[in-house]
Amino acid sequence: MIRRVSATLLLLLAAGAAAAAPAKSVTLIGRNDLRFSKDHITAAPGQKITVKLVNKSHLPASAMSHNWVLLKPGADAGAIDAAAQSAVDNDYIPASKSDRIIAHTGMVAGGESATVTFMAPEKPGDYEYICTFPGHFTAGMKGVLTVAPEG
Ligand SMILES: [Cu+2]
Repeated sequence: MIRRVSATLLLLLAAGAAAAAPAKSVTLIGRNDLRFSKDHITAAPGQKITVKLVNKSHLPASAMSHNWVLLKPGADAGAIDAAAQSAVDNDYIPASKSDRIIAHTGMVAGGESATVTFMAPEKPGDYEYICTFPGHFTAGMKGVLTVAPEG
């Protein structure tokens, strides 16, 4: 009887160890110098992650808005950004490239913020994120989400 209880306990402990990491939240500020405040963020495989993009700019929306677009591995960021320029009515998210995008926020004007919640990819690796507001990616507004097991 005691042995059976111990075996059950061990199974429960093993299940707990394999559970996904707790959800995490990251706040990024989109800046007037065309950079995200963090050009590198991390997540565990399959971790639920909420990215909040904040724009503190006092410039008009037409001059200084930002979004946050996370790309699939191997996606051509330059091609996606180029396609985005004709997707003005869709917050600069090109429908033709939606299969290359993991997650994205809407376009955020000065004084606004937006969040997106998604599951980090299960596959460890580096995933590029960009802003597709005109001129921002080409000026260097990008970063990397690294997915790696914790510990
Ligand atoms: Cu931007």
